Amino acid sequence: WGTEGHFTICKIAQSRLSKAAEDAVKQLLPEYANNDLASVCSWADNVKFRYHWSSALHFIDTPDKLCTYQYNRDCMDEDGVKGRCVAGAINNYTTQLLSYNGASSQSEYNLTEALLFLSHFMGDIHQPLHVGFTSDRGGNTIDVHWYTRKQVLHHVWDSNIIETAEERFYDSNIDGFVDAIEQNITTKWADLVKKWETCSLNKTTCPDIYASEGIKAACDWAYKGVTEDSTLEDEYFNSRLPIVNLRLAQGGVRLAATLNRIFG
Ligand code: DCM
Ligand code: DCM
Ligand code: DCM
Ligand code: ZN
Ligand code: ZN
Repeated sequence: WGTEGHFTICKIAQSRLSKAAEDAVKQLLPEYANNDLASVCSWADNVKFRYHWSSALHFIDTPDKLCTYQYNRDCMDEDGVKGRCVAGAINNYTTQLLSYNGASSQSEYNLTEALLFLSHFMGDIHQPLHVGFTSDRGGNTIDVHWYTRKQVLHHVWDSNIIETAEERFYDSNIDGFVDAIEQNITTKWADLVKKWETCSLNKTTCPDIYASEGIKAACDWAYKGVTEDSTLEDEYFNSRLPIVNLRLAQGGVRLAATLNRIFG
């Protein structure tokens, strides 16, 4: 996701934290965040160049056309190093944060960075094309037009769908967009939310579930009907926006549920 998507997911998440998780998050946030997780939710994108090892941790490449994901088969970087993908990173930073022992005690890890990475990667794993095909790099090599503008398909899903919705329906105001998703979470999706929060087998977080849903959504909605030089306009926007809204909601709900289990 671009900054708006990450902001939305972290806003939703922070509003759903337990008292214990809320306190821990406030302790761990850097001073400049002013207790606002959403304000630093894109930090991991800003440090890709400084922390070069981290750039492979934003996505997963799955085999072309298969539309399935398996951790052991797919979670690796371009050199084939196992665990270096967004699902592995979510597991890793969750484990690091489990060593949090209260405000005044020290961990062997930088838990501020762990919180910012986890919050960002929980968002990215919910972007369908961050669990896309290998040969097109998650839609990065597919040229399309977003209305009249040249774009790559990956960017349409990272940013354009969200920005167009914001402009058309919420007066270019991100808070209106977030409010609308939060409304759906407590009404239309209320029964589903309990399932989203649940993680099998007493696990703290379940990135393999999120990634499996992601490649399915990529095949069913992101790639579907799109070829090189396709023009994507109202029909694509109107039919895909509900999927983007759903994935942002799931990302926010699951980030909160994971943090609540970590600090609970
Ligand atoms: N990782 C990390 N910090 C660590 C260990 C791992 O950032 N201390 C990253 C790179 C790993 C990925 O997370 O390949 C998944 O880790 P693991 O295989 O331990 O789940
Ligand atoms: N890495 C790490 N922990 C961090 C940041 C970076 O372990 N907080 C690095 C260490 C490794 C790289 O990630 O060089 C890959 O990890 P792994 O060996 O688990 O794949
Ligand atoms: N990306 C991806 N899958 C890949 C490569 C990149 O999902 N195989 C993501 C990471 C960034 C965006 O696509 O969000 C652009 O990547 P880059 O900056 O590497 O072009
Ligand atoms: Zn992206
Ligand atoms: Zn990212």
